Amino acid sequence: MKSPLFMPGIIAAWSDLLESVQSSARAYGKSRELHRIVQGRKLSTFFQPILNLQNESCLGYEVLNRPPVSRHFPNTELFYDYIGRTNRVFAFERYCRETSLERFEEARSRIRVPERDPGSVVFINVHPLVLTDSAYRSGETARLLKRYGLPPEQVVFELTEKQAVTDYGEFERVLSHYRDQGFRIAVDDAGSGYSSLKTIVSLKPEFIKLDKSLIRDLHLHEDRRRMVKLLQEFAEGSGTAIIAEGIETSEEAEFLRREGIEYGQGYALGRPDPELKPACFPEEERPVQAESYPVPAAAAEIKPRGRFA
Ligand SMILES: [Ca+2]
Repeated sequence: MKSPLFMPGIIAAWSDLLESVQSSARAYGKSRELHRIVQGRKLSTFFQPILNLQNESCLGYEVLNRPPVSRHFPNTELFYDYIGRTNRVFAFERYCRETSLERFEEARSRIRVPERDPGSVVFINVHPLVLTDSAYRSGETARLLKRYGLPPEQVVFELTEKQAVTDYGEFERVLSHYRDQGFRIAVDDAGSGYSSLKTIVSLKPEFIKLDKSLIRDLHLHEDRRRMVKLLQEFAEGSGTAIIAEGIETSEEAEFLRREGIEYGQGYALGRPDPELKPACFPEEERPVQAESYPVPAAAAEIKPRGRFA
């Protein structure tokens, strides 16, 4: 009979084995789910408008592709985190890009001709490394655009994964290849970390998208205002336009307009929608969030701390 002293070791080994089997099963499940989403064209596409805060015209739309909610991917963020860790980033991005352009064009064709804005700019989220992919560089994107009747001047690549860029000199050369064709570049989530500032200085994007964490209650936070001012001054000196993301209240929108920020995006201006719905400037004093999320009367009377002070 074995000594009881060996038992904890056996239990630990058994537990490790079980965890390893469960982890493999989870990985297999996610992989199967990804395959199902791509094969079945299960991504839902939404367009969120970007508004010129100064003259209230609509600049264009950011395309957002979301997977169906499932046991494996309970939210969009977890889904894209998973994609970033697989070896299928390139293949998935290609699928996403085609889906985005195709659905943008379909949505545009559903708008009645007199109301259709031929100059709408389309913002597509792109993993920076994908731009270095030879298939992407060899004119595949240009051919795709031609099929949908979109000139490259109407397309902006939003660079999302800052950490992925290590050789900025080489990456700048890659970007100039696209710029020569007419494409423009936006740096996403600016102001959310050191690396994005480095990206901005090195890549001199045509658009800087200010992270929503900087915009939230900006009129109440001196440090956030200073950071926005800094990026605004940099943008003015380098011919870059600023887009403030995540605007959720009329106070934030009004403050940014007064500060001279050119463009804005966020629920207060226009929610992501399967159709191309133009953004509009929120009326002052209007409780923007309550409009879309009906709340009981008692709860509606409670003001968020400081927000409307
Ligand atoms: Ca984005």
